[in-house]
Amino acid sequence: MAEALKLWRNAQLYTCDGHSRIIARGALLTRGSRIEWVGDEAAVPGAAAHEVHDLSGAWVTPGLVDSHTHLVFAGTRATEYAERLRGRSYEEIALSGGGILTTVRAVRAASEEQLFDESAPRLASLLSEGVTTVEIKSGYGLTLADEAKMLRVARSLGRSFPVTVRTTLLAAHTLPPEYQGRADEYIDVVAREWLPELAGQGLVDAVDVFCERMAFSVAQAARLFEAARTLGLPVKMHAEQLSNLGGTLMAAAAGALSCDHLEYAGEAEAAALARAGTVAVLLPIAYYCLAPERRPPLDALRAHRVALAVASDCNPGSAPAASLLTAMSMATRLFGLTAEEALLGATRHAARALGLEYERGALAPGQAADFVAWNVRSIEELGYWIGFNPRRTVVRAAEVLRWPNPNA
Ligand code: DI6
Ligand code: FE
Repeated sequence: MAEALKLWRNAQLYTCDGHSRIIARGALLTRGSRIEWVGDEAAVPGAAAHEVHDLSGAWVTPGLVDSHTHLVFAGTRATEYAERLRGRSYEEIALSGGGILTTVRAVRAASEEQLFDESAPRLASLLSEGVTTVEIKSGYGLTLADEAKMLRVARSLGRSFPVTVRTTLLAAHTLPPEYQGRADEYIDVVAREWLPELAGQGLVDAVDVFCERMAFSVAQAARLFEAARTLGLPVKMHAEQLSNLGGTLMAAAAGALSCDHLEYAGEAEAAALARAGTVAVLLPIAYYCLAPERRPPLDALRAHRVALAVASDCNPGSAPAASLLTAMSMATRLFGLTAEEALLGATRHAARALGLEYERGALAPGQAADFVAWNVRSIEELGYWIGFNPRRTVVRAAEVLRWPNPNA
């Protein structure tokens, strides 16, 4: 049977494509799971649609893309959060064997089913806000078997929920206790053994590394990137989050898809990102929770026209949040983004941070038919509400999802 042709009419479109066009009386034609045509309702091309959907004049954007999450984990770190409120720093807690390693112990102890069941509600929370594509990192297993377990859970979440999951291997998140004092050896094992093995199992879409004093050096990150390059895998980096080590400059030179966090970056990093076409992924919820002394260099990033993405960073340590809309609101208030920048950061630029710019993140012919109709009077409301979800209808792969939203 021919693929279904569907007309989605009576919408105010915010396309997030190259020109971020607004089409006041817009319509979309979808064929199968892709967008075939976008434009003014008066100009819909002839072919008779099999189905017609009236979007009631709502604002419609591309499906949201959360380009940086660690949402597969077990347990919480609420106790450490309380310690931080009493004045202990994130780094101090990590150096005394807590922090990421606390979650590593919980993930190693959890069965695959448990890990799935604990992670599913966080994914469901993102989906309820109109997220149709989400990146999920490993990095709390830190053995070959436990990293594989995390990545399998991420893949299986993608099969169980109506969402596209992209997996990222973050075995270089922190040094596991088994390798204490042997960071170079650990990086070698990950680069030479784990990465090819996990990539061979189809579990890895990209490779990430936490480049930081308390984690891995620029030289170690470079070795991992080289191994990824050999396998044809894209790379990204947790860069300049707590200090400036020069990670961004190396990652940009290596053609990374994105550098994420960037609180301690400056003019040189912005210029390097721009030259390389690397996306700057801003993580305002982690900034809010850790309250670092510096914020990402927004003026320089803008001056160099670096593409800015905004992501939730959903994780038990620095960003206990499963809300991309909250991240977008915080990006406006804490980093000074406009609502339009925040929206592009959660659509087109986020897709680019995942290497998916030709498939997702915009309402344009050839893109996935993933879009959201919102109960808002203007697009500004998407960088505005906190703890209120104005999502009306989510369409994924040209199918209307049944996600009840009590606010809509
Ligand atoms: N930076 C972060 O903000 C997360 N990972 C990273 O490298 C935090 C992960 C955690 O604390 O569990
Ligand atoms: Fe992160």
